[in-house]
Amino acid sequence: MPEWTAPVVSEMLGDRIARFRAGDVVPFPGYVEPPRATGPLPPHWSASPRFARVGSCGVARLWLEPDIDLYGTGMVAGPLRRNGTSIRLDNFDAWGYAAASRKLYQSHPWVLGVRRDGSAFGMLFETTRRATISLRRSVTCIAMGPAPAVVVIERAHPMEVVEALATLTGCAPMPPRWALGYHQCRYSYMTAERVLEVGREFRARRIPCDGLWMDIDHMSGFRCFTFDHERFPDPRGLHHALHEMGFHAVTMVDPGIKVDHRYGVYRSGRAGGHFLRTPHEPPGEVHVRVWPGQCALPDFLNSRVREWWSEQCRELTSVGADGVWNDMNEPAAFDAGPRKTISDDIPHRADADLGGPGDHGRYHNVYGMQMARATSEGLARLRPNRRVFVLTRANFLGGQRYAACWTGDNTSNWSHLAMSIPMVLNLGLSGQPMVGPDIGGFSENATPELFARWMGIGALLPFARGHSEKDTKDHEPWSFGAACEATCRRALERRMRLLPYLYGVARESAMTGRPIARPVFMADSTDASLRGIEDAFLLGGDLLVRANVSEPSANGQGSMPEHGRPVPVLASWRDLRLESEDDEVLPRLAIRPGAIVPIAPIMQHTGEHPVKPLTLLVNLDARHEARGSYYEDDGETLDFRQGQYRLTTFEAAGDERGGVVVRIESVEGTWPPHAHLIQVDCVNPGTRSVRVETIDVSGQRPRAS
Ligand code: NBV
Repeated sequence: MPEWTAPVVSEMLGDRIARFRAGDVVPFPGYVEPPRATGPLPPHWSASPRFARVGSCGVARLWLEPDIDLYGTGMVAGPLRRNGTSIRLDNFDAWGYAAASRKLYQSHPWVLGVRRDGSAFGMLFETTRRATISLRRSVTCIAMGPAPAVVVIERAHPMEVVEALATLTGCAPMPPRWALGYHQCRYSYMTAERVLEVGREFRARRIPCDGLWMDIDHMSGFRCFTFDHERFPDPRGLHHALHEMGFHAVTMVDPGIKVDHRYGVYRSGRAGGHFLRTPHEPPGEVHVRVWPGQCALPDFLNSRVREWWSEQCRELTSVGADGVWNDMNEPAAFDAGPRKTISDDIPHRADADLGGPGDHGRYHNVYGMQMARATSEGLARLRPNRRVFVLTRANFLGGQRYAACWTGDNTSNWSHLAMSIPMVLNLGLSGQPMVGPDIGGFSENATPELFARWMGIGALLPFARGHSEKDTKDHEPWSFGAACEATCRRALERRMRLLPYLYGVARESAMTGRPIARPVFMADSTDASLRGIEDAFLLGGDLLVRANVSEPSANGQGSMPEHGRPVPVLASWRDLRLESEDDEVLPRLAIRPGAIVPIAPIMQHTGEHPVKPLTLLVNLDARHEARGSYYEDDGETLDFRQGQYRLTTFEAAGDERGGVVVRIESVEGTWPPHAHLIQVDCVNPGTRSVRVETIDVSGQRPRAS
């Protein structure tokens, strides 16, 4: 019997994780480390794959029991629940994509299945090749190459499956705190003066903002790692001025390096032999047309090349850039036909641990991830004790270790607004927690209604950045009139108020792999009615966000109830109001029974720290108890790894007289306590007029308020 027709249980990877293979085992760059065998299969094992070969394609197929809801597959357009869909894993410059598009910028050969009883399993297909995954009665992965080995993870709850995925593919690192603020981008702010003007406008209008982004036009003739001499004459001065105003700055670099013998980056890349070379005669560099004209492409699969690239990042860090944005790294090419990329026969000198030398067909889907890796390693090396922030367009399963991502070139319409929630959720279920859409939509012009609604939702997603394409109208929060501006301000003030909580959720994610934004079914995986909800999501474990994503009809009313539809099973979650004035456009928030959520006063950016005063929102559960924590550190260094943080865990209990007592249950870490007073705001009705005890964290003395 040929090897590929018989599934081989090759290894056990710990409790209830098994790897099946058809014989072709290749290194898998998505892994943190290669899987290791630890024991025999569980006796009740049901999900075992079948392997086959059809022409030059390898097939792995798992037949499913009926009634399994399927999710994951990374960056996908369309619905949250993936049953009945089929997608292509083929990193693609997907400008103008729509709900029906089958291939986007990233590849995640990973499917999460949730059974009726709430138990769950994950299926990871070990292939970097172009592939199709179809999710029907069976989950089938057809790869253009050897049949992929399959790792199956079996767990009692979908969250445990996602955590187990993180043990294989890693967690996103702890972001710098500023990365969790709001970011403003545009293709492009054309001059340094315009960047500063936008910054000043945010501060003058008191609209919170942390990051200002420089798209491709800051460069001199689109030469990466340069600034245009006339329009950006003093990059260091620009960064200094932005920092003085409390902003951080992110600059773009593409993989395409202009073929120009007077350009240092091209010269050194060529001298070092770092660019891709053609497989044909005469031998030479591969040149493709991108923004700068003819470009050479670094071979990011090779560690020497990544080191060289890392060193180029010095041009950005030396002027004070805080983060780097990698675009066009599928890699996209203008002169390459409908696939918009380089040909499959181009050789890569890939490192042995990535699989060794191989052609682009084998490595296409990981090219962007290795570019993000080179950029992230560069920033880490150049600024050893600072947290790294990289945003990448192309990526692959496991790439959350190197970079955050956005959902690419979306369009300013209601369908894209609606899609931005399930896209973020499925990426979170596939290991990438730090993600968000271009708020307002990239292509075309938003309307005031769409922009305001999008800002309300986007401000509650993990990565919040407004961005817009060249030749569109201005898309800053004040560009759509006073009413829209007021909603944007409230939306971003909300984000700032929630920052202490959000920062804690980001830390939880960095430690466990749990997504920051989670599908509602994570609150109760046994309730089948929650499985398809995509206009609501959980922000961490304690907050529910209900959004209205439908276009208002002519009479101004949406087709859905105001603030989104009710989510009955989470009815025990209590509505939460953060604003004194209700804004009908913003999503509605609810807090989990038994939760304590730390919030801040309104801030203009995340650098306003320490938070004074910190408010604990307490929602006592049916047993009149609640619990929660507050995580603090310096927000930008790696000192937290040496214990320089402070995790304060609070517990609250209702007393017999109807009062609420909040106590510090534990304090972890050596970060010095700040003497900020903690206020307690109990959201349970009936406790409004009772005595609430608050606590001075520095002395841990209960104080009456
Ligand atoms: O660098 C320009 C744009 C960028 O703004 C966008 O976010 C990327 O997805 N980039 C694509 C290239 C051109 C898009 C038309």
